[in-house]
Amino acid sequence: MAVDYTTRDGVAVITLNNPPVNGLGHSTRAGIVDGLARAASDAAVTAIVITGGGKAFSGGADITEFNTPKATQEPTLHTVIKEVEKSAKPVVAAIHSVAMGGGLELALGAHYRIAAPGAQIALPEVKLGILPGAGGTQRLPRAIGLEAALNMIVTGVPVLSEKLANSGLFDAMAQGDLLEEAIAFARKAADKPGPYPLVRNRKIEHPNAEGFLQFSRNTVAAMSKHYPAPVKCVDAVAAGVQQGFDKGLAYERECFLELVQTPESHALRHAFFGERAASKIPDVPSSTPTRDIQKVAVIGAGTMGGGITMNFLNAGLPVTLLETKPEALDRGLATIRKNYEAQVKKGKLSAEKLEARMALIRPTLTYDDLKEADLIIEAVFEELGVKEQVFKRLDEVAKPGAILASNTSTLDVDKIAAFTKRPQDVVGLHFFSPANVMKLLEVVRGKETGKDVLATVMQVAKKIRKTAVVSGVCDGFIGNRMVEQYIRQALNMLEEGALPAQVDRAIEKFGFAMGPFRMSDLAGNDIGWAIRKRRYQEQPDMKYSKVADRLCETGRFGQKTGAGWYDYKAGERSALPSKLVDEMIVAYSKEAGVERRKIGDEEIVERLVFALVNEGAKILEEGIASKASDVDMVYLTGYGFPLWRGGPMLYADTVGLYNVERAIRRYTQQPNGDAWEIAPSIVELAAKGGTFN
Ligand code: T1G
Repeated sequence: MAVDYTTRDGVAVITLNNPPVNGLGHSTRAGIVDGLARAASDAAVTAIVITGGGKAFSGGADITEFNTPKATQEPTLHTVIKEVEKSAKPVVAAIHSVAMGGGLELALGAHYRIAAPGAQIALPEVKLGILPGAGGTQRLPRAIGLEAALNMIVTGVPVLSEKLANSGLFDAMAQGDLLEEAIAFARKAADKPGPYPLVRNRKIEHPNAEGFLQFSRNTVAAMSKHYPAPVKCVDAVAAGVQQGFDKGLAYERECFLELVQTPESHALRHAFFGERAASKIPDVPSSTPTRDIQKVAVIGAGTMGGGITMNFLNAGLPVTLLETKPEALDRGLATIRKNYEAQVKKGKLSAEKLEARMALIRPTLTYDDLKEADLIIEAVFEELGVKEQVFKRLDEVAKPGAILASNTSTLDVDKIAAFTKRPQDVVGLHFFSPANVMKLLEVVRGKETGKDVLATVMQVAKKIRKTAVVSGVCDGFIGNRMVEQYIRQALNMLEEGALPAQVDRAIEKFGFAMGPFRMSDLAGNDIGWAIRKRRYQEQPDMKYSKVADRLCETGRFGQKTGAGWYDYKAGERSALPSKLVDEMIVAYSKEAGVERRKIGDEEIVERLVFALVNEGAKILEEGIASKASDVDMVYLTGYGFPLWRGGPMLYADTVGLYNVERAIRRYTQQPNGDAWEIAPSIVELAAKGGTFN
């Protein structure tokens, strides 16, 4: 049973015991009900304490059970809470570390609650696309008031228990040993006759509940247009205010059952698990020893090197920052300081924290200062010859066991590792610009990269709050390899009849943060141009429309030159469709001998997104990525794919691979159809009604 039961001085102690976070799975729920029954039938027991073993009181319903029969198998959480409320003996919830979702709802059913300081208290269901499904929308407003409760429910953000000490949620804050104090409290409560207080019987006091709820609903609806859950949170709370507890509870249940089936909730849960699954590498067991990383070094203080450095400063790790010239070093330090000053201005960082972080940097012009580093990351010029010099030098100065990482985004990590005598210590750490902001970190595993090196960098990634995804060695790893096919389709569609603003608008309506042409103008069209030139040399069979080269030949590199696919007013960033570029595109189609046609938004979205899906499928077939959710995490955290669609591979599953295959086959019949080579796994999965996830 995922619950332990003991009695201490006439108090029954029911301890949840379902690691890692005491998810309220079926066996835990049944264990609580059994414990209550044992306590009720034991005359020596006068009171009951419910607490959590391990690192949580309870992290809520067991989300691994969702959409399985177990999730709704009796005793449901509703039943458990009802049993707690009906107990003739007082029940005290002893809360520590984490009380979230169903865990908090369970505690709200108890007669009393005692919390240790530092516990994370939340109803985070909305972040999974659902809403509290076991009375949270009805009890929390009665416990801490309408406004505070609604705010916690709609945002899902945790609040530290001490901040709620006087909110009405807790009957006491533990000063010392939580369990001892809870047992003592329970014994004292039992001195008084029942019935014992129930949160559900409290009143919701608010001077103007109607007005507040209406205002909240309008605000929440405006801020969450792609997500149905937040508004339902407001509606469920409102139902309880307007129609009383029982009707409110019934309505909450209705909303929960509706939301848990929505594609948005499916996507959010997929992302929740995908984030955690990414840190698990199939052939690297969690017991793999890791190396101790206390001192980090970064080579190159440019945009990437500076951003990478900031990640470690933010995690409190000292960084030796190496440059070749004093002015480059000074410029790098100034940029880091400027970035932090911007955060101070926004009130996100205190001035003293800024100085403390800057003090963690040890600037240097000599490799010798790297010899103590445990992890060295180079972010130098993206050219193999330069990397060769750096890694040969590192091989000489770095201490044995130091991890040598390259931030390369396109070069072969195996070739880089071969520049050293320690290829097992070499790994790719591909950060995304701006490196101190973007969550995605592609960990590129060379064929010799040691398992302990991988386990170590995955741990470091969690420490610097990155979503790390392991990629094998191939051109572009996971993200850039997929984005290349996406861009090819975008350019082909210009040649065939679309215009930049139309393509961007269509894919932004689908949910991308930025369409391919606005994105290219932002990053610099010359970057894509350099990649295409390399492509023409190395892979002439990968045909590209030359329309983008025509643009670059006129020097229109995007925002940095004041003109690109779009025109830009001096000092402004808004992209203005350019008549000149549109005419150039039309002229190019003629030059290419392609009859322009009207291309609809649906075709634009399908060709862009299915290009990602198709390449993602090949990446999985080749084992470059080990699971479809890894591919989704790359696109959700690094390329602005809409979170409520769960990533390209989950989106393909949602559309149905049968339909994806038919669409791709349709596009292979078009003028640039040879850009499509359908991935065999899509055909196989479609044939058997399978899915990627
Ligand atoms: N169910 C099952 N497993 C869970 C879980 C949960 N609720 N929460 C976390 N895990 C797993 C997670 O997958 C990982 O597994 C391990 O625990 C450690 O997680 C009726 C219906 C609790 C703050 O949304 O926010 O209640 O990878 O790495 O950083 O109204 O996990 O080790 O195998 O995140 O210390 C609402 C979600 C559910 C809380 C701990 N509850 N969890 O953070 O560790 S819906 C949540 C978290 C609900 C009711 C409704 C965090 C954490 P593995 P971790 P952490």
